[in-house]
Amino acid sequence: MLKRTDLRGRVPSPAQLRALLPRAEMDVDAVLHQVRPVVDAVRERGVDAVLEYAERFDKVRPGRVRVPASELESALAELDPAVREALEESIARARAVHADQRRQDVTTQVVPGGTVTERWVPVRRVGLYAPGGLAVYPSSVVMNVVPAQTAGVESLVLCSPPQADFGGLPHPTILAAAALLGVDEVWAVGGAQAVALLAHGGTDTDGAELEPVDLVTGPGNIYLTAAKRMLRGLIGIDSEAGPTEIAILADDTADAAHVAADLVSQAEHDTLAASVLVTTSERLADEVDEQLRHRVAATKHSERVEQALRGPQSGTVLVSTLDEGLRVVDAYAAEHLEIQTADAREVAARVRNAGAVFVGPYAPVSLGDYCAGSNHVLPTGGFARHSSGLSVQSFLRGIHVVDYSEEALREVAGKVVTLANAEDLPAHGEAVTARLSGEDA
Ligand code: HSO
Ligand code: ZN
Repeated sequence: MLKRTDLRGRVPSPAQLRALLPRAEMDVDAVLHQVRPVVDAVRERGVDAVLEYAERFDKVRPGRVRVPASELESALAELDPAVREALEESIARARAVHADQRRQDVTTQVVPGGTVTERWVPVRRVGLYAPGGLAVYPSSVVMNVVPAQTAGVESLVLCSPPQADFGGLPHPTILAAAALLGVDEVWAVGGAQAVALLAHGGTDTDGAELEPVDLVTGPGNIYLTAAKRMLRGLIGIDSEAGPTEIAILADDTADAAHVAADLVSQAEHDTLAASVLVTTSERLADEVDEQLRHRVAATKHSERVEQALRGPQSGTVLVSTLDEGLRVVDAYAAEHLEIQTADAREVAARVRNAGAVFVGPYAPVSLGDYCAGSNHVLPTGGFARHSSGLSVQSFLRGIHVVDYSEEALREVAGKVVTLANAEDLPAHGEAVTARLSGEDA
């Protein structure tokens, strides 16, 4: 089922590997022209435009866009108690891990009387997006809200598309997750309209105000991603989320049934999802293929999974050694990378590029999706070469606070003047000498 690439003894350079290991790509630029009028209409006409697009795209026109507090409470009251308990566990573990990510302000004494402090300040107001449609993921609400709250973000608003089946409200599990997390501002708006409304603000039909946000995070479809790209600058954004990916680096000690189960698990998200096995063992590759045949036929979303596994973005890569395997997975830079080898910890410690690494036989990606405590909003599309997943850090800015005494300035003044003159910016130097010679600036 998985197409096979044999690189044994001939693993090429990272750049060649990247070309060789195809991945699903979203051409965001191609839809920018469709998204521009939506963004412009919401900027110019606010909630009126939002309601028109809800009718057109979501097939429902909510009476108002802000979700009343009573709806959040009743969604939580009606949530299946087992789901509530599991979400509470997921939240508690994520809070424990994210609490340890909080950074301390650091002051460096550069010279006597001269200090620079890096002060970590949370973004004041953040918009979080939770998709509707095919993907209704309360777990993603947890993964966006927990780091924002832990960072100390003072004002959080959640947007999710209105659902025709639920009278124009967002999906009830999304509302329940918001209520469980203590998020009380939720607006029923989806897609590009949501990003535009978050960026520009607006007034609801009953006069409720949506105050513009400073940062928008959360996954969405290609139109939402295009709107984020378009409004970036006016607002901050997280990294663009593409189809999900799992890579597994395995040797002949791995259990083929577990490897197959994990490959199927992420293929379940999307026909464009990528499942990649990198292995030193041809026997394991054969057994995984055999296992996949049974599993894919038996799984609930069989068609979607089969399309993902047969797609050009999925496959098996044979390598001679784990060192070669590491070169392959580093070049690929998967969103999720499992290490299923003997001495998995030692191998995992040598990984350079991955959104998250799952070590050994008892750490499947599904654990990380829900209940490991780690964040599941991770860089896709090879972005793990340069970017990290969502964390407390995503919601903080480091401000340098410069504090120098007269003496400390005097001591370095000559160097500042020299560098200023070298750049032909003498007024820069004069701003220093003016202070030291006693003349007015
Ligand atoms: N694997 C997805 C997250 C997710 N899985 C949500 C299940 N629900 C991207 O990391
Ligand atoms: Zn998943």
